[in-house]
Amino acid sequence: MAELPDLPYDYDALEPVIDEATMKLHHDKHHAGYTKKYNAAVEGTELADRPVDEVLADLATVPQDIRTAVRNNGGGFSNHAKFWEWMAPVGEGGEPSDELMDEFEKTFGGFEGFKKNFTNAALGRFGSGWAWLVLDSGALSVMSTANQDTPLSQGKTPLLGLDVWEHSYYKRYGPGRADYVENWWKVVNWAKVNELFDSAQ
Ligand code: MN3
Repeated sequence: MAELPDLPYDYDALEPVIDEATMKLHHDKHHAGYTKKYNAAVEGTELADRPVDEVLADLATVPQDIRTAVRNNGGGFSNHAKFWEWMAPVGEGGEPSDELMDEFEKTFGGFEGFKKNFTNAALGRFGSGWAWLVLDSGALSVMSTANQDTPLSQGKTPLLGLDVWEHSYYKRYGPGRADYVENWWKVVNWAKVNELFDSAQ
């Protein structure tokens, strides 16, 4: 079963980048909704006892009649649980570690190259989805997914993800996804990304 985590900060902690009303709705309605629907889908099956991320990494073994519900709502649960931790109040998120910066250099020609790739993934995703920095067979890679699909289902480890569903930015930015993405860098929690990168090595 999935359990809705509390936000690791107050609803207004990410102001002015992400507004309080958006955070309330996003966590208390959207994330809570995915959690509830995932639990309803797996209730009474052997999946109920397994960690959600493990189930998502092995979707082929999920009974076909609940596979779509598990993929969408399990993905929604997992992605948002990580998303809250990938953010911190402006000025509190730290910097990428030297090790991670070396990998940015190797893969993208530097931090700016990474940022450009990631931004393109976020803006290039038509409709709802996510942009990701992942570890794929030990190498960094940028990608995007549709809907609530997670890189875990493709055997990749998410290190950083950005929700580009309109519900994550519309109240403050309207249809201006580019402004949302540009501002979002100010609240990235690099300490968390560094930790995930270290433990995935
Ligand atoms: Mn969302």
